[in-house]
Amino acid sequence: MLSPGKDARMLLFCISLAFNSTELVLYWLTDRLIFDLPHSDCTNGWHRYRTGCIKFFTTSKTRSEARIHCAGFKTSNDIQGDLIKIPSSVDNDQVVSLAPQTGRYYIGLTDWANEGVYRWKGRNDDAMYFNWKPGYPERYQIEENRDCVVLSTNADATYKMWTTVECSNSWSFICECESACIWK
Ligand SMILES: [Ca+2]
Repeated sequence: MLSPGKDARMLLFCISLAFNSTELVLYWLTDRLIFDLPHSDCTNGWHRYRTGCIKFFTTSKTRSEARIHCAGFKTSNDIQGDLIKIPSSVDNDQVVSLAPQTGRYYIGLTDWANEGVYRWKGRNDDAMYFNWKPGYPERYQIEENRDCVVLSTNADATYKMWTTVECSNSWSFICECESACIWK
């Protein structure tokens, strides 16, 4: 049985290579079969995203406050929410398109544990995709005090791009749950 996530995305990639002429049809069918199931019930302001759901919060919080807020949401099997992971440009574009208003939003990326090594949600999940604003991250003397990352939806030169910030700064934020989740 297929599971959502990396296996499913790899399958889509292989199908695209093997059946170039019909890739759009196959993509649509596979997307419906694989990705509709786990997150079809995102409601109450949550949007379908990757295998689960995301929600934007425009009340400014520090990064740690934002993570605590996200963790207050749990899936039906009690998996806590966390700040969002954005592993590709397609995902980044989708997130920006869903944003309810312009601003800067905390995402789950941090180099808190190891300066200059950016991981998702502080875990052992090294980021492979970045959408830094040109010039970021800046030099070490500046970045050693900035361990958190915000995504801009402002209609200016920062649009869709990521910049580093001090984690004690307060920003809007985006929570992600692996499947539909509710406040518990
Ligand atoms: Ca840093």
